[in-house]
Amino acid sequence: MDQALAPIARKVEAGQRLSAEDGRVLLHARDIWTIGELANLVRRRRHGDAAYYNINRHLNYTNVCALSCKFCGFYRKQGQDGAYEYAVEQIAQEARKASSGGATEIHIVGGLHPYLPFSYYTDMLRAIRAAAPKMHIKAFTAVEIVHLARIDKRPREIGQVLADLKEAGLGSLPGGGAEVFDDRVHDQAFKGKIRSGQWLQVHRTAHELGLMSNATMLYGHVESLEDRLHHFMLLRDEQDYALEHQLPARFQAIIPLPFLPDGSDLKHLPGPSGLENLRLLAVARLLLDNFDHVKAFWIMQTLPLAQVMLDYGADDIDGTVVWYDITKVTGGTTHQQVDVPSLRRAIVEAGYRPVERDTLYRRIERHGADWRVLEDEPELLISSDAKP
Ligand code: V47
Repeated sequence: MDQALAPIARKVEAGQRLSAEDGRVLLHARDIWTIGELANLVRRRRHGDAAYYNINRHLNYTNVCALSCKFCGFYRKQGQDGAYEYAVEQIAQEARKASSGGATEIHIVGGLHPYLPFSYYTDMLRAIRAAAPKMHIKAFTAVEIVHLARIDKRPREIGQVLADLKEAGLGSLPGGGAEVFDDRVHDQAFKGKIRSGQWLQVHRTAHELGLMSNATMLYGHVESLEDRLHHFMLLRDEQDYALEHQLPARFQAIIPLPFLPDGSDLKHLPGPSGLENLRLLAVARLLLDNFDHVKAFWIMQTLPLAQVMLDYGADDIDGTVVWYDITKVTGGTTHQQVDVPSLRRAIVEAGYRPVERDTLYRRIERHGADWRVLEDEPELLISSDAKP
């Protein structure tokens, strides 16, 4: 073992919180084996041999975006070739299809469309609710929420936007749009987007309103290791706030997203390597001791690496997905689907027990496309003695 890791190993074994300095050591250490082993210890304490997945669909309602983030190959300008926006009826139709295919969740995000009115978003949620009443709607990043607060003639409060969306059917917020919480990186790679303070404020407001959310970090472009550490620390502080103030909701999962350069203005950059992906995911598990879940999003990590990540701190590999437009791994098609037997096989082969969950990490009992939430099951998640 790298001797610099020995004191950290002792803390992890004793269930003590790691410091920012420990995080710095972990991010610079070359001994990926020890880091993985420690992350796996934490993961197994919390989740045993369970590995979660869900049956979901992603839907990107528009690629028209007022921003021009350099890492993004998805956005188009209004009127540009390939620009699109879905009509509400089309979205409802997709939701109906997803629901009859057995999906428990629809995950909806899109660009910052300059002309769609606020009613488009509430109509969309109501139409999905009507078409697929059981399906959980996880939708709109913090960036979209701030945009929605600004689009009407009279600007709204973030709390009011979230309350209106919740009333129309919104179930939770996804973790996107966080990128890297640093002003230099912000100005270099996603100028014009909301900054960290606003992103965190939207999530805090969501938590106050009882909307669970996730958090991401898009790494492997122009940020430094120190920036990654700072990002994790801000997320940990925000989660401490939610827990200490006993807010009705909190972050559920951290999802490290490796930058995929293809099609973006930063395509000259190599993107992170497999080892970097493993290390960062493991460090997320070790530093974010107040997050229940670490997700290896297989669409971006690839399924083979997501399998390995189950041994490096991940307990969740997201879902069946089907259509994913934001990144197309190796420039391929947007049709990115894995069927349930293949997902489960990947988990079993890695030595874990596949557990189907809903968006809120409750266990699902399934008979074909028919399913129910096992409400009475004690949450399979963290036992109180597993908490640091
Ligand atoms: O916010 C954009 C990222 C995010 C690229 O909450 C890119 O369960 C890599 O947030 N390379 C959207 N990443 C995806 C997202 C997400 C995914 C899965 C599950 C959940 C969840 C959330 O994708 C964006 C941005 O950070 N992204 N371009 C790119 N070239």
